[in-house]
Amino acid sequence: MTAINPVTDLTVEGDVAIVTLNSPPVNALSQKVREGLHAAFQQACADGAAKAVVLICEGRTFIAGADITEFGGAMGGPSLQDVQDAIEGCSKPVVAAIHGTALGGGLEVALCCHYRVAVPSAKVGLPEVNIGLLPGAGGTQRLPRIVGVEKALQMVTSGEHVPAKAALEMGLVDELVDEGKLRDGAVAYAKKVIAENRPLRKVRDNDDKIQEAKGKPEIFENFRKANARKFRGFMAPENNIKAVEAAVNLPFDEGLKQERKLFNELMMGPQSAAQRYYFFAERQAQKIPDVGDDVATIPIKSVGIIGAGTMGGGIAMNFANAGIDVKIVEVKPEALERGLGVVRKNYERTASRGGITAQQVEERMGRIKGTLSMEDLADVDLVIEAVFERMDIKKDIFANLDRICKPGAILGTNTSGLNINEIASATKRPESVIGLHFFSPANVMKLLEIVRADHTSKEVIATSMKLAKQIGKIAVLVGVCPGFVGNRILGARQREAQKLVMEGAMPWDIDRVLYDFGFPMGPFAMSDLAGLDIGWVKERSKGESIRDVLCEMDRRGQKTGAGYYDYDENRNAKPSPVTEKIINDFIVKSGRNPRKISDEEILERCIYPMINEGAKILEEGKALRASDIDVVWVNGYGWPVYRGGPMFYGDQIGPDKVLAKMKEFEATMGDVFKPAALLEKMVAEGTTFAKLPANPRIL
Ligand code: T1G
Repeated sequence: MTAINPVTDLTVEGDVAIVTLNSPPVNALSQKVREGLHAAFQQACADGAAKAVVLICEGRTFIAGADITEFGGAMGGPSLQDVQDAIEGCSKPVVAAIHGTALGGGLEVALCCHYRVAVPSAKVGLPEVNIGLLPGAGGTQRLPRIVGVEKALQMVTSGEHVPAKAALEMGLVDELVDEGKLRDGAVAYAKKVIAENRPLRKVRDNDDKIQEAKGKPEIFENFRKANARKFRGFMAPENNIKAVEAAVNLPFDEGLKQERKLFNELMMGPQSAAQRYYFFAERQAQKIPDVGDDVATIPIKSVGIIGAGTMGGGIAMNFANAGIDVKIVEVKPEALERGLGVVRKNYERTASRGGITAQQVEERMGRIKGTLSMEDLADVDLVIEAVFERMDIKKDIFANLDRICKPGAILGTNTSGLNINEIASATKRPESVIGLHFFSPANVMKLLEIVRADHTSKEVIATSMKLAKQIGKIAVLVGVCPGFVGNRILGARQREAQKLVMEGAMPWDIDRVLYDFGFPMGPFAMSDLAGLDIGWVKERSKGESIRDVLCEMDRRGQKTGAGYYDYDENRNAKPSPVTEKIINDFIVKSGRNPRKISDEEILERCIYPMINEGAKILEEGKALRASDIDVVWVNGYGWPVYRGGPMFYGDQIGPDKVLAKMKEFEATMGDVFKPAALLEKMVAEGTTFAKLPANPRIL
């Protein structure tokens, strides 16, 4: 065995050379890896004893892509293309041995090998689009030559991970070998290639699948149209599509050049910087400075949910989907039956779309048992309360749970903003009480705000963070304050949106500005969708707000065909003259004169106070990092990931400009715009949110 460099070994077993990579955590194509591979293949391909070469990786996965941490800096050593040329140009067949996830540059390296074998648990993909890029090492040129243009378009614009069996059927992989016996399987395959004297098959030489798409521009136009809504605002999908178009319309080497040009456009653009920032932000959020990997976690084998309403049912589904038994408690039989009925309908809807099988519907429903008695929760490992947002009700429930549940059971609340320390005070085990704030619909939304109360133990925090990953959620640890992090910042935006209407901006103007910024929907369209009468009580309504007047007129949103907007029979929204009159009457009654408000002012008034609120959250220690706040807003509220998040966006604008604008607004509209002390400090020190050290712990 020859150690080529610290991460690359070369051994020769009989007539097969084996290049082994071992560069944790994911064998990313760092400079050291590229240097090792380049040298190893030059040596292996020149070694007369070897008649074939196997490329295999140690650790959890085959190469998972270029090293994203290197982007933006000078790339030293051999380029990825140099490594690929050494492999594809090798005088003897090269077999890629794939386990884990061969992604991005990893799959692009494998596609330069002459053959590919994989274990059944492996997955392959080109997920560069998720970090605002495209496969920049020939992936957009080689992939369509194997799987065809339409499948290639789907893969490069979704970034999907394709399981090995499907990859075999698509021709991306040549053979599946026994799980856990990849090395033996790959060497055996290499020997078969030698024995059969198979050709040095190069993907780049096979144009059959490309020919089928030649002269059919409609393939690309139809794909663009079908995905317009999903790709709205993003730059990367379009450049991926253009690169695959180049594969069809240009000779291979010309296509590579076009791919490189389209790649560089994205790499130099603002969106990829934001999406790469977000990639690491999401992983950083899993790291709790004072709750390390050494903290023991509590096994969660069964969960109790209190409340079978929309939230309770949705929360229950998350655990059932992950194979965890659930007992869901209601006080009335009809409420329990209704709640379980909604859960079944949700599963059946997913099954009708092919998301799960009918058998899985039954399996998952079988894991959710309804009960009318909280006493049945005596043996569960975790309870999540999801009832009305009333402190007295919650405290009563927690006092009962404290009596009923076994020692060590975690007592969680799904409250969206009530004081969890007060809820915990109803128990004798505040160390076991934690906030688990799901977002509606709870079985769909990825975000889970995990709220650390004053006495919540490290074990309960560590368990909750681990459980979040197990149920497919993106968890962010936050502190106890009104609205925690997400809703507290939302409040700042909603407040300004309402005030702007009272100054002369129409709801549809504000919605348009925020939609064009990249949000899936503006606040008023969102209110119409949810229903204007949430929390509205007719008897108490005095017509003191635009919402009151609309509800009193039975304009309660989409469900009544009118709210802020008027809706046609297909629920298409259009600005409403009725609403416009109500607003103008309100403005006149309030003694104001409506004024024309620019799109720029609308955006600044809605977004800058969000950034300022984020700064306050950080200085109060209610979030660990600015990037945690961005993970909350990307996953809980639809902040466009190609803009990174409110705090990343604040850095892009410049904290000094945010501060100046907040001071300007404060001078004209009062202290609700008072800049956060942290923002002032940052500007005085010339630093940014990204450079702030993480808070040592949530306060
Ligand atoms: N570069 C650098 N670090 C990476 C990395 C990468 N490509 N992928 C993962 N890491 C780090 C990650 O930050 C974390 O670090 C640790 O590895 C474990 O990751 C030319 C231009 C492979 C499915 O986009 O999808 O190739 O927090 O927590 O849940 O065309 O990581 O431990 O310090 O996510 O088991 C294309 C990105 C790159 C794949 C594993 N490749 N990675 O998931 O672990 S661009 C990707 C993933 C490219 C070429 C282009 C996942 C994973 P730390 P993890 P996981």
